[in-house]
Amino acid sequence: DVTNTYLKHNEINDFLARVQSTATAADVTMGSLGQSFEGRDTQYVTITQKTAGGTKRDKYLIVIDAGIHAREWIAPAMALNIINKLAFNPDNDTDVAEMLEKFDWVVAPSINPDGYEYSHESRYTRLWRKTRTTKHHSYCRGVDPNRNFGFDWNPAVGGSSDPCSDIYAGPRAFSEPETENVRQWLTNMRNRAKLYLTLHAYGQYMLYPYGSDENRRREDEDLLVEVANAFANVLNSKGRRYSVGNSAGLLYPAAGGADDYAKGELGISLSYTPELAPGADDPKVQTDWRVGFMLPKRKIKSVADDTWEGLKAMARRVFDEY
Ligand code: 0X9
Ligand code: ZN
Repeated sequence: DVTNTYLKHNEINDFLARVQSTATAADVTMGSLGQSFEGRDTQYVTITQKTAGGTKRDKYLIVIDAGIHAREWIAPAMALNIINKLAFNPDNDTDVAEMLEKFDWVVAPSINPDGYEYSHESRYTRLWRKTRTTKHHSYCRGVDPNRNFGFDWNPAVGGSSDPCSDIYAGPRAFSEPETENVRQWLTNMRNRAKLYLTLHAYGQYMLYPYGSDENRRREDEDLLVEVANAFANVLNSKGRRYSVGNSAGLLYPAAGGADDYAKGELGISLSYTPELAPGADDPKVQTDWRVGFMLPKRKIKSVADDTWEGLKAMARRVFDEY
């Protein structure tokens, strides 16, 4: 059950297949972004309003991916909960129909499956962040996929050229099959995608580009902030403490992120990195940063439910623009 467990890679793909064949509140089709380095199939689903047959109109898209960082388990869990809510409407939420009326949703819940599986292997590998590629002229494995995208790619800005670093940017942009898969997937949707969210944890931030440079020109900053605030206001009204800001300013400068690439290279102007729960101010996290990635599975449901309310508000604000 996606509301109370962290699924493993095969279970995620089984879940997506089951959603495709049994969805009740929407029509769902499965597709693949391609294979990971170790050969895992990286799936996504397209969720559309139920039709009685006949051809569908191509709507604008809300595009969501998750799991680019292996250890951030709540991110894939959140993506699966979004799929679950749209496909089955388990809470009889009257807003679900509205969410599917104007836009279609495309969700890829686990885009770094090798890293994700490795983080499930043992308590010693639980905090793995990167991909699992080899051949970096080093005994160390993996690249930080969120330093590997080809927009302002620069290991010196919040990344590293050391293959043993957790923030290794790779030998060149898109050196990883995982980021190349996302690049092609996003590129194919660039004209229809109006909102892109790449889910991470933790800290409770809604971050917007550019992570490579706080001062890079963004004519649409007012709208970026407004749409992000629609989300944060809902979450904060539920007692969470989210902050909204430019990622380089609010968090730290880091080049080569998926969010920057989507906006800067593909022109998907509303592009965000939500950093899900727990908050950076959580006392447990303050004593030990690592526990931030180890959100107990019993907390999945409340995070998913609160975050979903915020996402609906955000989506509505985007719908208003079209
Ligand atoms: O450092 C990251 O990649 C993200 N934070 S995390 O703790 N989940 O690793 C923030 C990415 C923000 N976006 C860019 N810097 N482009
Ligand atoms: Zn992350």
